[in-house]
Amino acid sequence: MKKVLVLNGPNLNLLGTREPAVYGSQTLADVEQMCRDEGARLSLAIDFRQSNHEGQLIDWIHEAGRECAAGTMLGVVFNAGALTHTSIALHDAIKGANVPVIELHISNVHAREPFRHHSWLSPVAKAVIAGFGVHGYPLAIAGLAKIAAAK
Ligand code: CA2
Repeated sequence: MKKVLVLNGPNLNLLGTREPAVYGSQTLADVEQMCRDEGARLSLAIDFRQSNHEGQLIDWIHEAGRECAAGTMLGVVFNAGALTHTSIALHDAIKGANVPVIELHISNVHAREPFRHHSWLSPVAKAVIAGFGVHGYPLAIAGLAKIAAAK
């Protein structure tokens, strides 16, 4: 069974505990279950991870690059949180690992503060999903499966 890595960056462990008007009231554990359900529907194994540390996320992107090259992984669904707007290192990691990444945001970042409008990840992402709430996660997994099937 091929794998999809679902990566979550800084502060996403707080999902469902604060700011429900922006991010909804579901927790990261709820999101993980939604991803696993979508994976089961598409016969894909889901590897679901969260870290508050940029270097850890970079290491996981590199690992995903090796798995994609080996043919065991389709790609990565990546909500990098605020690192989206600041991290050239994550941009370089995605580019260097040559891994298909779907950039994901729960909120519509373009309807929020101007500092959320720029993404260092979008230029190296296969696709971007924003504003569907946590439903964006299963949509992104299905999108990766479609992209892989079209190859
Ligand atoms: O909309 C998204 O998914 C974001 O990636 C979430 C990031 C934010 O910095 C991006 O601009 C957009 C924030 C993640 C923090 O999530 C929290 C959830 C609940 C309570 C506090 C933080």
